Amino acid sequence: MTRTASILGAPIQTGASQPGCIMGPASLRIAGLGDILTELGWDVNDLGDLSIDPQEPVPHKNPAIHDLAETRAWIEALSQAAFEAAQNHDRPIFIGGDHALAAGTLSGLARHAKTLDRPLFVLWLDAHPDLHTLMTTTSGNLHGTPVAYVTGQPDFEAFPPLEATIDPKNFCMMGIRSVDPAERDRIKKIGMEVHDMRAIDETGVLAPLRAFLDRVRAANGLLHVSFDVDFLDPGIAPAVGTTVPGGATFREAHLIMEEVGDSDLLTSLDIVELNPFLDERGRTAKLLCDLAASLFGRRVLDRMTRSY
Ligand code: HAR
Ligand code: MN
Ligand code: MN
Ligand code: MN
Repeated sequence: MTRTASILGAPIQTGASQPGCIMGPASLRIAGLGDILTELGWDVNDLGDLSIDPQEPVPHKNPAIHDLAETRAWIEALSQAAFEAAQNHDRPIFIGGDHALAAGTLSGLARHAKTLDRPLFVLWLDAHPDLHTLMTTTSGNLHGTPVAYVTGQPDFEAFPPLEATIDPKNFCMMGIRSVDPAERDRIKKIGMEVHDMRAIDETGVLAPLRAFLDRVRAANGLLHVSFDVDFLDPGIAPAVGTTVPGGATFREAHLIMEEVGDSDLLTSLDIVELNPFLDERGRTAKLLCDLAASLFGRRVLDRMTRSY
């Protein structure tokens, strides 16, 4: 039976320091995301772009924080939209938009997982762990906070209340290479599985990824992939505001997509932080579409896949 994917655009850029992510959904559509998935045999439902109403400014005791009211409104809207998309489609895709988007999608997906009585697992592909609370962020850029929020860390009274949190042990982070002191402490404290770029250099991506996928399968978990463009090396993916040198290579990224695709465990996906204003002739958007293709089943050659 044909399986359904959905595409929901979320042109949120209030979580980032510089504008441009508002154009992310348009760029990914123009690069052909929907058609690529259709050609791979998916029944693709483009749900259009989400929007929010204008907001009155809301102050916060951390004066660094900016655009709190808008970001909060996006999180609220995205949480409900992600919950509904997960109920209606086999594989919802959320295209941003900055990474504050994940505060909304993950809270809605956690609520969905709870209704199924299944655990939600998250493969977090990013240069950053995005583990700040509203009190520890010094940049005030709220795209640096979604993982702390959805795992139920303190000081998120200004964000929407969570109906379900995600166990920090159900995260697997890869590509990490820029960590602030407060995030470093929190990783240790909550016992999050983080494969920084040094670990990837040492082991490659496959061994830790397969161990994680085995864990998801054994727990009958749902699997969400949150793909931040800055996971990739800036040499192949320049269209992002927060480039960090030494990121994942073209083949490391495709291999992760192919392996997760073969596992057939994936239940939802974010593609975030694409800033088309910084792109070069659409190359980053096209690369992201090709990576999504690998995730949704495109293969160089057919072959026997790994037996789990
Ligand atoms: N940790 C830094 C901060 O909080 C950088 C966060 C950047 N985040 C993203 N998404 N681009 O991962 O400001
Ligand atoms: Mn449908
Ligand atoms: Mn991020
Ligand atoms: Mn990042």
